[in-house]
Amino acid sequence: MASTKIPEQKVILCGEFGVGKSSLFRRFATNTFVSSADRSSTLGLDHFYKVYRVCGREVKLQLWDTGGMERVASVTSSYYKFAEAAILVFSFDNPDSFNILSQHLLDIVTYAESAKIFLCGNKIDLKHQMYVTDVDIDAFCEQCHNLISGVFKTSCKTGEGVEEMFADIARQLVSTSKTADIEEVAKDSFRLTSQDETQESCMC
Ligand SMILES: Nc1nc2c(ncn2[C@@H]2O[C@H](COP(=O)(O)OP(=O)(O)O)[C@@H](O)[C@H]2O)c(=O)[nH]1
Ligand SMILES: [Mg+2]
Repeated sequence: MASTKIPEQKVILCGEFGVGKSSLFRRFATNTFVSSADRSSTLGLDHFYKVYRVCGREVKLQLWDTGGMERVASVTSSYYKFAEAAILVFSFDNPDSFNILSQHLLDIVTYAESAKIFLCGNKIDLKHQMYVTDVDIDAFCEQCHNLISGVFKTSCKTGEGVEEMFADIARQLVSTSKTADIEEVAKDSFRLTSQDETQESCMC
């Protein structure tokens, strides 16, 4: 029996060291959290995929983590290559990680031209250290001329908002994916063919 290949979508995590990219990756992969004390323990993976079902259609989100390379060097262009989506991560307790987002955004639009870009404010559990406001976020989105396709607030520590974010990204990628377009075209051409056939049979 012919099997249909599930479309794969590369999703990359971008942002400063320490904002929680690897923690988002870990939540995605194993739904666990590692506190700072155990931080040296690593999954040893730089990408991991999960299948999402959106309106009866399956999509494979392949999430990529920088693996900490941003700490020692700039992230290489191959990391960005062929990404369908990029999650720009900052942490609410670190305004510098927010103020530097435009630099990361520039890398994304340079090396991953067709990627949909999402903004993720992480560490919302640190309720008394929220130094980035909704006004700041709105101003940033406006400044980027609506390049941002979605804004999410997450806590890797509690898990709040994390799965919702990935599910929403999967939904947005499916609704705009080339595969969806191709399937629509295929459906349309099938319709045309069957109409033609009907016409032909009428002509007989
Ligand atoms: N309180 C809190 N700490 C977090 C959260 N996410 C990550 N961390 C901690 O922040 C530090 C940096 O996280 P990490 O995922 O390594 O960041 P990365 O450098 O961007 O990959 C670690 O000590 C994590 O335990 C969160 O949502 N809340
Ligand atoms: Mg990391």
